[in-house]
Amino acid sequence: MSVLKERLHQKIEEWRPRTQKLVKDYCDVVIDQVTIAQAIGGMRGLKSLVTDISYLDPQEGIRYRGYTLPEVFEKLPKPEGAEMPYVEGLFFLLLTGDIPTASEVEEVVDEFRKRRILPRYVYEVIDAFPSFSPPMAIFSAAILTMQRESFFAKKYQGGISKMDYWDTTFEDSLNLLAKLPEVASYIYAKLYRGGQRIQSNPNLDMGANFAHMMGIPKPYDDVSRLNFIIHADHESGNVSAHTGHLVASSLSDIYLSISAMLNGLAGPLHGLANQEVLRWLQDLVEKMDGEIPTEDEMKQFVWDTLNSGQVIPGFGHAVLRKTDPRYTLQREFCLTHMKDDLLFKYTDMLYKVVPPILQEQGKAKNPWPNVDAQSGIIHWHYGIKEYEFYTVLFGIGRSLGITANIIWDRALGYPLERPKSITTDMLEKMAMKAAQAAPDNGKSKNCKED
Ligand code: HAX
Repeated sequence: MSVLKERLHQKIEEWRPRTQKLVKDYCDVVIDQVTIAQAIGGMRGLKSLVTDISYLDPQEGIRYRGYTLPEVFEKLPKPEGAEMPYVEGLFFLLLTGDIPTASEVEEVVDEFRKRRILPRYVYEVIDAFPSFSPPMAIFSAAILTMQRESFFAKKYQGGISKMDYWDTTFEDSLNLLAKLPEVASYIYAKLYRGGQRIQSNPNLDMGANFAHMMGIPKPYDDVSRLNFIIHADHESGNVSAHTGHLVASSLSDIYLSISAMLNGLAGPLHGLANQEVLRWLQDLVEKMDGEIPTEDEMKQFVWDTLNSGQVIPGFGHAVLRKTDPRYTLQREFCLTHMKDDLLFKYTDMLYKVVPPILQEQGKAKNPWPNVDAQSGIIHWHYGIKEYEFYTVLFGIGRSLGITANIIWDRALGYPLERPKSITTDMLEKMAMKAAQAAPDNGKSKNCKED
């Protein structure tokens, strides 16, 4: 058994009694209430999911296993000469809660190396897609195709103990994660480089190998590591994480679950926002003839977007209420490596201009930039100009967190997800009953004004 699997096994054994005790002795303890606004409004803020892999504080941003992102980047081991840590080390941390030593990471790097070869049929499936197919659709389908490889599905059919579900899910996860950079870089080669594929280099870690297969020199290896790590997890309620968890709760295997979560990630209000940012910025570059706009011109462009009924891509968040630390980390990278880049200058001006405008407009609960406001411009700078591909890059990173969560869901025996739905009639009756019972017989106090 590998060090990672052994450590995970030990952590699972330690953790199980905690979950079991909560369910057995405290099952009735109320942790939240549901309002009509939440039931109609996307369950916003409803505390109804459990994960120990990451936690999102509205003010502070994401913590992975209790560590802030700057701490994660500082503490995880790095390849020699690299600025950013091993992605494989992050996977160790997400799964076990422990910062791995250099030799522990090396072992995971080795596991990934051994499992990265793609079955031939995956290339054939990708080749069979009609040209101009969206890369996210191909990515999701390529993963789905590999479902026949699922170790969990085979063992489940043969009959295994519930207590062991996590083990085969762990194997499936490693097998899939190791292949994702190969799948993604081949999709890129096929769609945009006339099928000119660069073979993987087995001496490299995941981030460096991805940069190599994309044909982009240093520091793109660090960009890949940064990109995969910051996108890995954002607790369980976001669309991609929740979809992965939901689909896996029916005991669908990792391939089915990750393919499904990518379909949620592909939406414009979620992972697609990074390409929307680029499209929007390019529109402005064109209008400005490549010149830097004045602050007033930039403000006008932002207001024009809002007045035409569109959102400002890369700003706002369903949970966060300050600048996303993932934005800040990328901004720091840009300041070091590409501070004279035209799009970075635009983005930095937006950082100054957009929040006061969103505040003045008074709709968005969070006027600050999110992760997507910066990520696209970095890939663009290093030559990936096909911005519909950016969500694929997000998807590789997000798969790390979702597989870690599903392994733990299986380890702790989380059941089939099955909330209850009610009808509008029922809601209206509840609303009337509450209104009659209220002293002023009126509407709730906290409802949105028209
Ligand atoms: N520009 C303009 N209006 C915005 C806005 C923005 N950036 N962000 C929110 N609003 C508006 C909403 O559209 C909503 O308007 P209505 O009441 O007319 O429907 C109102 O402000 C309240 O929304 P909210 O509660 O602040 O935000 P939500 O939780 O509903 O949505 C979103 C969160 C991220 C989807 C939203 O802020 C948005 O659309 N942002 C732009 C797209 C984007 O950057 N998405 C990526 C988010 C990060 C992520 O998940 N990446 O994967």
